[in-house]
Parts: sequence; C-alpha cells; structure tokens
Amino acid sequence: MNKPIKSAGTSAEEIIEWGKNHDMETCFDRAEKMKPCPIGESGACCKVCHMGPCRLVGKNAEKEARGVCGATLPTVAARNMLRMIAAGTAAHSDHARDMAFTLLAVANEEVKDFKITDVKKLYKVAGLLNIEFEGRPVNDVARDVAETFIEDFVRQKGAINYIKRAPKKTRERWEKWGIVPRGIDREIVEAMHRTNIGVDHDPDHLLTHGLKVALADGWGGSMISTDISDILFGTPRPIKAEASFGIFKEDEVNLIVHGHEPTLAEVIVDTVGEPEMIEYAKSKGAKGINLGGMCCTANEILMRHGIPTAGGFTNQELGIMTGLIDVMTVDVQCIMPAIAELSKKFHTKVVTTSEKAKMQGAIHIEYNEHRAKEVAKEIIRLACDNFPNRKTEGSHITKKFPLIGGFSEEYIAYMQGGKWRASFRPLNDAIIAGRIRGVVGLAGCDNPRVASTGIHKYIVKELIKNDVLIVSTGCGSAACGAAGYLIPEMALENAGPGLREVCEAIGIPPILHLGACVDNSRILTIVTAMAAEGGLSEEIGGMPAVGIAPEWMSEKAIAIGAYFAASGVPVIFGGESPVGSSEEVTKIMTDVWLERFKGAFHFEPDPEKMLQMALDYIDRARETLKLRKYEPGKFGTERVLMDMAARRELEKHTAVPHAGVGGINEPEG
Ligand code: BF8
Repeated sequence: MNKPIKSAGTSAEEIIEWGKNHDMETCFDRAEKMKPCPIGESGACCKVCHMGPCRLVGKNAEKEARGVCGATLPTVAARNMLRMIAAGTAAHSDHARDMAFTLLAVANEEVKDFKITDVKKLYKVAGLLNIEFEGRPVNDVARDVAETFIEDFVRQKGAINYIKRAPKKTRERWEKWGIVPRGIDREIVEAMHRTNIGVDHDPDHLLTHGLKVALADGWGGSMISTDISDILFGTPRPIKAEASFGIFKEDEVNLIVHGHEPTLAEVIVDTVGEPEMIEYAKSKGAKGINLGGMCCTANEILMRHGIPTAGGFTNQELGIMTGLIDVMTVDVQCIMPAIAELSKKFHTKVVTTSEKAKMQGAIHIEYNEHRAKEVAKEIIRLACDNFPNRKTEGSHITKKFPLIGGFSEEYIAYMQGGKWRASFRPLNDAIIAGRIRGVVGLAGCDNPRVASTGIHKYIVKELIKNDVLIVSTGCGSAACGAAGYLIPEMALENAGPGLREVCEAIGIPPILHLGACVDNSRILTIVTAMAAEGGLSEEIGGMPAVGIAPEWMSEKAIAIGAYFAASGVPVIFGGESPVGSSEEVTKIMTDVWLERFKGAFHFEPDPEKMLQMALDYIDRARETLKLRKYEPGKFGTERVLMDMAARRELEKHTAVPHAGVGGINEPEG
C-alpha cells in the first residue's frame, strides 16, 4: 500500500515523516484519525436549538426529512451556509475595525509608533469617500477617513461606502435583488437573528441575505482593511522575498509572526533591526535576529518589506517541529491551538498578543496600538532570551525558494503604462487578442484533508499552461511561493505562448501575489478597473474571470466565495460541498445566482473537473463577449503595450530580467 501523502510540499513531507518517528502528532495525523461527520459535512445537521441536534438524513431527505421544529433540509443547509458567511465576514471585518481605530488614533496623534506612510493612497481613499483632501492637514483627512469607515460598521440605513466603487451595472443587480449592505455589523447581526430557531425558513431568502452579508465583507471589511493597511504601511509594489522552512536560520534568533493583523508585525519589522536589539541578540550568542512570517500576517509584511514566509496554514506545526523557532507570536485567525502543546516538546515559546485570542500554554503579551513598540521589544527580547535554550531537537529541515510578491491594483495599473499612463489597457487587449485566455483568482487555505498545497500547485500549473493569468492571495500565495512558483521564470518554463509573451513584455510572474486574505478585495478592484477600461464586460459579471479556492477550510473562505459570486465571478471551491445534502440549495448557489448575478458558487472535489469547469467558464465568457476564440499560439493584432520608462525602472531594480523588484517610483495612488 502506498504511504498516504499528507502534504505536497517536499520539506513539509519530510518534517511530517520526522515527526512520526519522534512521536509527534500534527493536523495531518488528526485529519486521518478524525474523519468528517458526513451529516455535518454536507450541511444536513441542525444545531441551532437544543431540541436537536437534528440530522436531516434518509431516503428522499430533501423532501421528507424534518427537524423537531419542522425545518426542512434546504432550510437547514441554507441556514448553515448563512452562518458560515456571517462568521467569515465577522472575522475579516473585526480585523478591519481594529485597523480603522488604529488610523483614527494616528490621526488624533494618540499613538507614536504608527504614521501615515502612503499619503497618496490616503488621498485616493478620501476621494472615493467624497472627503475633501486638497489643502487640508493630512491628519484631518485621515480622521475623516477613519470616522467614515467606522460608520460603515454601525450604519443602520443606507449603504456602506465602497459599494459605489463597483461598476454601475453590478450595483444595479445588487439593488434589484436587495443585497446592498447597510452597516457591516447590522448585516452580521441580522444573519444571526434570521438563523435563530424559528425565524427565516425560506432557503432562497436566507441565501440572499448571505450575499448581502458577504458584500459587507468584500466591499466593506476586507476592502477597508486593505486600504487602511496601505495608508498606514504603504501600498505594495513588487518586492523579492523567500518562502518555506529554509527561511529559518541556525545561527540567528528566529522570530515568527503568525496570524492576520499587520499592526504589531509592522512595528516588529521596524524594531528588529535596531542596534539595541541586535546587540541584545548577540549578547545571547546569536549572530542576529531573523524575522519571518506565517499565514496572512506573513503576507502583509512580505508584500511591503520582503519579510520571508514559512508558508501557509498547514506549515505552522511543522515550523515548530524544525526546532528552530525561538518565538512564534500570534494574533488572530487560523492559529491552531495545537501549537501551544506542540511547542512544549521544543524550546519554542508561543506568544498570544490579541485581547481577543488567548491559548492555554502560551505566554500572553497583550498588544494595543498605544504600546506597540514596547510590546514589540518585549517579544523580540523574549525570542533572544530563548535562543540559548535551542536544543538539537527538531527536524532542522530547511529549504527555501525565491519569490516576487507585492502586486497591488495600483502597481498592476502602473506596470501597464507607467506613472502617467497607468491603466489596464494592455491586460484587456491581451485578453481580447487571445494572448491571455482569462484570469483566475486563486484564494483560500491549504488543507490537511488533501495532499496539502498540492491542488493549488496542480491548478496553477495547468492554468498558466492554458494561458490563464493568476492573481493569488492568502495561503494560495503561500503554497505557490513555497513551491518556487512566484518567479518570472515560471512563465518561461510553464506558461502557454500568449501568457509567456505578456509576462516577458511586462516582466512579471504568471502568478501575481496580491497579499493576504483580506486582499481578495484587490481582485474586486482589479476586475472593476478592467470593466472600466472597456472592451470586455461592462460589469464584473461576464468577465473571463473565475475564483478558485481548491483547498479551502475556513469560514472566511466561504464569505470570500460568496462575495465573489454576488459580484459576478463564478467560484469553484474544492472538497465536499457543505450544502451538498440539499439539491435546492446547491441549485440556488449555482444556477439561480448565475442568472441573477452572473456569479455562482460551486464545490468540486476533483481537481481535474475543477480545472475544466474554470476553463469552460472562461471560454463561455469569451464567446458571450464575442472575443476571438482562444487558440494557443494564435493571437489577434492587439499589441502588448509597456511604457518604456516604467520598463526601465523595473529593470534598474531587478536581479531577474524584467522583474519588478522594489525601489519603483511611487505608483500613482
Ligand atoms: O486568511 S487562506 S488558512 S491564513 S483563512 Fe487562514 Fe485560509 Fe490561510 Fe489567512 Ni485566509
């Protein structure tokens, strides 16, 4: 019998193997032991009251099964789906709320460790919010921006601000179907109310509210978080970094930041290189301090500072098992409670920092924006103090790959036309001419239920071979980075002829790392910019664009899938469907949503089918838009334009031919 593959990362697999020989358990072992409950997995378990939990199973369950209250299977499955969307939206948006309060504190000069780094982005955002910015003190503008965003959480009537960023036709669909979100908090609260025992029982009605909540995430919480992070820490531009376990250093203090919020991590980035800290590390016998990241906090500081990433979700325990991490500091989301227990087998200390998230067995050093530097120093010193305790235990397996990240919507426009003619024209032209078949947003988690990261790798390789440009986020980006896929050479070696030509002309990898999970909002603004540029669809719906989350596991991914579908992007998720028990709910999320919004939400466990479905969507969109039929190597006459000044800038700062790496003039904000 073949040994079960647990991770598609070779280093990851080696560490898992090492762990097995050293009596250590990881999520991969637990996933093998703990098979999913088939009733809950398919959405047929109702536990919203204590007359149950009710299992809506049996022959003809769709029509005949009833909970104690009389709830049908479609009601239960739809209710479960709505709760997942609400939970995911809550996570992204609570993160965004903290960002808004940090911006407010900066504007009010209440904090000294943060500042407004990207004034151009602040002005762009102010403009979008109809806030006067010309001739006003920067802090006054920032205060108005922060307060306007904070209102988006609590607004009782009207619409959240960023809804107006969407193309008009897309907005009209939302208005027609009543899914324009009011306040972010209000929509989440209403979701919890409607799914309470005995309230909303109509599956379509429940799921329609799901889309409303999800839009409050995509065009609300997530977009707010992305924009404030850019304002405070800089709008990303291409930058070199590295990925996988080889980022850990044997002779330096290894401090790993894990979780999602960029604030404390940014201050750690600022502090870690200070002479006082370096001296402290040296006094403990280390050569220096090596900062790395994990999951989406990693993506945030990789995008802006080139801090390396040890990988995504399923790498967190494995990182500890290298024996090389002195401190792993965590904030919120996607942090396995198992790491605290596992760390006890090594010298590693796990530090929790959020008032919202504690873990038994971890050290708690609470962060708030008023004492950011103090907390950063305390954590760095703790890591240094722990360096001499490093033992020989651990797999010590290290291998890493170079990558280029840092693609924001602003930079992508800049790279297609330079400072003065930034646009999406060349991308649209390349799609029209058939050089690029379409665009896929690769998002979501990596998952120990499959050969973790393996489906990401399979899908991206096949897509770029088929001339599909990929924009990636979250652990999708981490999976690609840790496989060595986020480099321009990936296009030379693997892309189809059209995509390769475009990547070579512009000097980009065929997979553009857009950032963290909240930065899926960048995909929304990119497709909106493509719609505004003309020549393709006038709305987001109908674009040759698809979203794929092949290994999703988090409720946040579900919220993302739902806001893409509502915005007009068909999405395909891997794994078993969490609404698979109900034909009616499945039909609403696919056929009905496609008709109403031009977006759909599919679940497809087979990677080959997932790929084919994505290509079919893209080809159908091309056909409907009357674009030339995609044929590999056969293009129209539209040329790939590249502003020469921008090209020279790119080349000046890169070691890899044509790759944009840091030091670029500030993209137009
Ligand atoms: O928010 S992709 S495992 S780390 S949920 Fe989590 Fe999934 Fe990773 Fe970032 Ni997103």
